[in-house]
Amino acid sequence: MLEYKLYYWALPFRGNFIQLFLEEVGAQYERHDAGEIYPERSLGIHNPGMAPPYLYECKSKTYFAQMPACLMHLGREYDYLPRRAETHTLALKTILDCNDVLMEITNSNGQVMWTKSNWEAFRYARLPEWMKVFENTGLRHGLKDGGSNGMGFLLGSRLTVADIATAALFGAMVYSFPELQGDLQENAPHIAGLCQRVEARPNIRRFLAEQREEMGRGYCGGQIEDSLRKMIG
Ligand SMILES: N[C@@H](CCC(=O)N[C@@H](CS)C(=O)NCC(=O)O)C(=O)O
Repeated sequence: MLEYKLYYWALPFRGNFIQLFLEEVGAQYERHDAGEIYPERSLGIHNPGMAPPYLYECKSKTYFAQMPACLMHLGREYDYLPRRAETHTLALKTILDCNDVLMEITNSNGQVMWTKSNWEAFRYARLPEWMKVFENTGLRHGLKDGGSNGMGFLLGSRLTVADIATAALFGAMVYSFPELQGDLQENAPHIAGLCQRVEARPNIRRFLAEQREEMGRGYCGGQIEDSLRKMIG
């Protein structure tokens, strides 16, 4: 029986945060084009939201917008939230950090195109700092050395929404822009390993293989993706 409908564009960017989660837990879901809701119906749905992604939950007949809210909701439904207060709050904080990085890498969702100097300030100052925020969080809480890819998870010994979000952020970023793989490896080697481990989980691996076959290295789309490619290429 259908459990969820995800309304998003045929691109990874913000949608994959939710889609990787739905894949991980084996939920029955469909992805619909965001245009079925946005912009005409955005105000009319139960729990209106400004912009995609929208998550429709069949059992409650409710919609949720705001990617972090959708992910926290799913985390609670499927018991993928840390139990301790500190790490529970850090799970939300991690997803919000991810959303900030998405906003920054797209210059506020493409409101302004990148210039060389702005891009370099981002790539060589802000982005490494963000990567270290994730790395240091993981090392304080759950990530450990061990084996070639390391062990443990961002906020403890079990996989939570925070790991899915981290992989949706940096996994997609370095797949879409392989030039940034070295930046991640240098600034956040344990996070690089975590992303590989999350992306290798069977349901997620199958989904990403299909998505990447279909969408190639597409990231956020639009002129801002062209602008990013011009800077990185
Ligand atoms: N804070 C929102 C941001 C939503 C957002 O910016 N969505 C983009 C696609 S990733 C969009 O289509 N925006 C159009 C708009 O803001 O009107 C979230 O996390 O879901």
